[in-house]
Amino acid sequence: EFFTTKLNPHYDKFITWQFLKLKEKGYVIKGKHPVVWDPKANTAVGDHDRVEGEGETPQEFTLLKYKFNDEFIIAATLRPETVYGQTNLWIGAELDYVKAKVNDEIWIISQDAADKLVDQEKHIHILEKIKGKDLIGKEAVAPMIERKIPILPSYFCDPKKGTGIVTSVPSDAPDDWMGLYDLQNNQKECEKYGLDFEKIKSIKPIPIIESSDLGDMAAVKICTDLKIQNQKQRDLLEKAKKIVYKKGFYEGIMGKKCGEFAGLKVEIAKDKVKEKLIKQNEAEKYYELTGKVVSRGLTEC
Ligand code: A2H
Repeated sequence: EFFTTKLNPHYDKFITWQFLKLKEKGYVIKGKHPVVWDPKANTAVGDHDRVEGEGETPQEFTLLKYKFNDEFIIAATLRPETVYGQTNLWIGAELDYVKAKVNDEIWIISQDAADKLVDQEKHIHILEKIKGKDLIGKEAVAPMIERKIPILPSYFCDPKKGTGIVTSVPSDAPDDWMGLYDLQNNQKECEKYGLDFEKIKSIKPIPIIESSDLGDMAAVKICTDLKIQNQKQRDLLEKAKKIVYKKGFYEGIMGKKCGEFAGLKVEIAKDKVKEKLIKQNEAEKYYELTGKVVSRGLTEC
């Protein structure tokens, strides 16, 4: 048996002494970095302080901001460099969202995202609940490309991930391509939401990344190769996502539609595009865990 903390005063003093020594020599500093957090115990949760989720860790997402009247619709992405290929936003047709004051701005996000942002240094005040379907057919201004894009219904938006709203880059994201494909082949669905079917059919994926054997429409090619029929085929889509992500991210080159980033390797462009978006107040960093973590105190982190 071995006790740490104040239960073992000698050991506790030794550790304090050790850290002070390290600090004196300049080997430790105080700063900020994302950690797995137990909101009830108000503490960071190490790998061995968990009953579930060993090895899970915070992953950085980029929150993209879409101007919508005096508010912002927010979508989370792992691929900020693909903003040049945005054609629309996806909203969960059957999901609920909230309008919240986030610091000095008004954001439209999921309730779940609002809860997570509280632990990411944001002041949140929920103003009202809104239904996803009330946003369908409206338009918001996409970051970087500064173009109005329509908000369309989908069935793959996970309310637990990001903000529950997804930016659509059908050239490079299999989910986005299949979402668009489904809508373009379903006049009834378009009419149900008052969408102009001809206009929906005219939306075309925009080639932005050249990735070796997958060409410049990686998502379209992989969905065709794997014979994916619709956005509800989750297993196949997960497989497609993995392939496209690996090829696009590690082998891709930014195409001529990517402004000052054209010609750069995707791997390098990602951070550059992200930093530019942040500087323009069109994006912010956001962290999400790679999987579920439950602390020893049985709180979901
Ligand atoms: B990615 P992972 Cl071009 N529900 O952004 C479903 N999907 C969501 C979501 C939600 N609530 N929130 C974010 N996402 C999507 C761009 C993109 C993305 C491209 C290529 C691949 C790609 C444009 N859509 O993701 O399951 C967002 O789509 C595949 C890696 O946490 C986000 O990044 O790995 C991605 O899922 C995060 O996926």
